[in-house]
Amino acid sequence: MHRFSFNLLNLAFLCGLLALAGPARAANFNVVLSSNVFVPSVLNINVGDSVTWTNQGGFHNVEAVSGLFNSGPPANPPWTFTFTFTTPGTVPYICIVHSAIGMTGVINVAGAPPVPGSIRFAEGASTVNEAAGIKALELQRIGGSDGAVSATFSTANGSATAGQDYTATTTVVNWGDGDSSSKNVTVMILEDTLDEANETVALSLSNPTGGASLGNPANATLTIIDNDDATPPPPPPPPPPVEPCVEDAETLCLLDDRFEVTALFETNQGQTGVAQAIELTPDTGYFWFFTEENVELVVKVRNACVNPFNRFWFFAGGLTNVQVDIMVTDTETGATKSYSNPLNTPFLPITDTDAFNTCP
Ligand SMILES: [Ca+2]
Ligand SMILES: [Ca+2]
Ligand SMILES: [Ca+2]
Ligand SMILES: [Ca+2]
Repeated sequence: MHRFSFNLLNLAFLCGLLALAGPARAANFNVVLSSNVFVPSVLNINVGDSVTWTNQGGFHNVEAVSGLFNSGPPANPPWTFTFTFTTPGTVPYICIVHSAIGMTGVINVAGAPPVPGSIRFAEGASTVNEAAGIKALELQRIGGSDGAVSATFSTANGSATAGQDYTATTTVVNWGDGDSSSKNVTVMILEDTLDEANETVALSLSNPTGGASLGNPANATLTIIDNDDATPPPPPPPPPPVEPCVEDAETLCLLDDRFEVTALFETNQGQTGVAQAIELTPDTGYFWFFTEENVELVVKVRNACVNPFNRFWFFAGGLTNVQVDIMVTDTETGATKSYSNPLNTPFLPITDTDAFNTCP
């Protein structure tokens, strides 16, 4: 019992599907025989339709001139005759008794209506790399191929800009009668060097002709994948120009004149001055503050640009307890170091083996 119900349900479902998929429903038309005429005498129907003739008065019959149908011998009412037309064509018919006085008719049977189908995009969304140059997009004609049809394909800005990211396009795409093949349209992609987000082009179909309709999707999105990196950070500014060391009465130029050494002093009576420089060897010199024969400060710069040191060293020793401020400049790199001995403090030795990390 269950199986039977199931099969019935299936059958009903299948019939429903067939009815949905089939051509327009067959219709029935009526022709009346009266006063020696057929009313209407000309009838336009479609294949699959049927016509019922009803005699309302007189001694008549109905027969196709071609012999396609015949209601039988003429007879008085009441009678009816029905015929279903299954092929297209023009079918003249008569009443055999009264055709000579004009009791004739015509049934025009049209073939099945054409099914031009609909036009759509194969994909609603697609992507293309910015460097690809061109993107092909597939258009489909589905659901029928009767007659020649066309549709218009166009691009429009999404977040992408026509002329910068792609070339705007409007194209009419044509299909011939019976042609249900897919057609490609193309969009030109423009490469640039801008670091952009991925950008979109809006694609649309419009203006279907030849009885075609627009299918789903009739709108699609093409995303252009950017291929540019963020702009690199600007290079660091060049180091400030470095003045060469110029030896004078207040300036020592040590280690092949690369390191400039100067010093200032201040006494506890408020006397200040620039220390006077005397070079002793290429890497060592001394300063006096008050009188030439009274040495206050000895300095040297040593090249320790070898493993494991890899530094220029600065050493200083003082024979004083005044305030001393020493400035050392590497004139090749502009690097500077300064050292101070506080006022009223016996000069503390300076042994800076980390002084300049500027080895070549
Ligand atoms: Ca852009
Ligand atoms: Ca771009
Ligand atoms: Ca690019
Ligand atoms: Ca780009």
